[in-house]
Amino acid sequence: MKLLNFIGGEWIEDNSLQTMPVINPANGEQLGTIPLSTKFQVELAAQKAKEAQKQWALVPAPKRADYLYEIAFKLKEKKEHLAQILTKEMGKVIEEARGEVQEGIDMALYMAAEGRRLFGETVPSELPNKFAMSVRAPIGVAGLITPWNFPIAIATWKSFPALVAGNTVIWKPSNETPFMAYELAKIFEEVGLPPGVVNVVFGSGPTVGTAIVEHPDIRVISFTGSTTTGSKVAELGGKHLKKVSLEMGGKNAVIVMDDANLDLALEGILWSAFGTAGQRCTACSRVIVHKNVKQELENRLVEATKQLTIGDGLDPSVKVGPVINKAALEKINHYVQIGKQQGANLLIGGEILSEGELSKGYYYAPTIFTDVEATSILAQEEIFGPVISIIEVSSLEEAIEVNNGVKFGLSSSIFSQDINKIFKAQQLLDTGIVYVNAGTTGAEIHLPFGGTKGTGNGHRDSGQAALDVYTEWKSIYVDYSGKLQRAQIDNNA
Ligand code: UN1
Repeated sequence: MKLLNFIGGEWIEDNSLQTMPVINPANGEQLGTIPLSTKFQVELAAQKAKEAQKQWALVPAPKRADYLYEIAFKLKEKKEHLAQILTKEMGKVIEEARGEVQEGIDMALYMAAEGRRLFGETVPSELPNKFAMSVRAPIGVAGLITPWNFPIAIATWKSFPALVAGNTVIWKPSNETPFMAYELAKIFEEVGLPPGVVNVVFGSGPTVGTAIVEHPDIRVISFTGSTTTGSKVAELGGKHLKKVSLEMGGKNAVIVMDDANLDLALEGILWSAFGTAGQRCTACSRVIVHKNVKQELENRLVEATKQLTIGDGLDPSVKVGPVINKAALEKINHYVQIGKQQGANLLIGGEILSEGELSKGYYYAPTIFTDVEATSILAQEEIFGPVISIIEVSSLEEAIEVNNGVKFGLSSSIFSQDINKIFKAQQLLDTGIVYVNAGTTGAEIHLPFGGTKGTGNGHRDSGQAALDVYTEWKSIYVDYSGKLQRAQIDNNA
């Protein structure tokens, strides 16, 4: 199927554009093509979005929210259909795909409810008979650049708060997962969202992404992706004085103390390290374990990893699906080779899987290294695949130091039954998200999502915090004294 850009409420057929294939990573099958747009499609989308925004901003927020309720119902109705497509284009196993569509439904309902809140503030004025308040005003046109690993959830985390707050949207989805964008755009059309309120432009990051970040009428940019691309977005956005919200990499750790419930810790590590084939920014890629329980945890992790079924995520018995593409497979393998060369001890995995049916797709064996140096490349850089590094420590203090000793700060987790250790850890772990007795993944949409240091630039997706990205504060003073009162005149001089 040939996907088209959705601009100004129309599906634009443009045969002058080159196309690019969309591949199912589980078996190499071609699912369709997308157009490789140029900056002209972005310009057209910006013009439509700007025009539409003038009207959209005047629609009362509870009425804007009504569209989001309709979107939630549509997503619910199509949940299984969307999950199947999501698994086909992205590779995650079907139960995770359903969970991701559910995140989109939850976000729609949550942000729709915000349409009846969008709280501002009233404050007393320093002058008599004068009323002072501040309200959230939309910024204008929002440019959204989203990744392939959560193609629907992350798009909803960004677009729904933008829309309810009165912005219009230009969205560049990942080239790897355009079908989710197409399905969502169809839903926007079906619920009757006015033309131009959401526009989807397919194409490459360097062309379409750059055009979005540079366009003068697109005033806020929200990006999720790699730290390398994110810092380019920040630089270019800064040059054009835009508000830029970034959510980037992670090197998330699970800390296992010697008083931990090891059954729980085992489940938490497996799920957050190998679920989604390790392709979450929140994925666990380091296990920081107390020396007293290291051996036992290692043995059990290896045994449990042997039991994981690997294959096409549409098969409900499969627990680990493929990675997104060949480049990802090679990148993961590259890090594994570095780990081996630098003396980390490989316990299981460490290879590309190519037997039988697996040879058609991009599969990497769930991999565990132990005796990894906390400062080594393997333990420092984001791999974005099913690879964990076990690092031994002797105390909580050391565990926290190792956890914090990376350039990222998205998610962390501690398994312990000691309330004092837990409270101390939650305070000192330098990440935007901290889990206690749970793995590093599974953030809920009504809490702020994002991280410290190299993970972000101070903004958050999801939760109330998302509204801060897509609104500006407007302070309004209403003087009903009937006189021209001058503030900040000091008569005592
Ligand atoms: C991501 O990997 O960018 O917390 C998002 C989680 C999911 C979202 C992950 N709810 O793991």
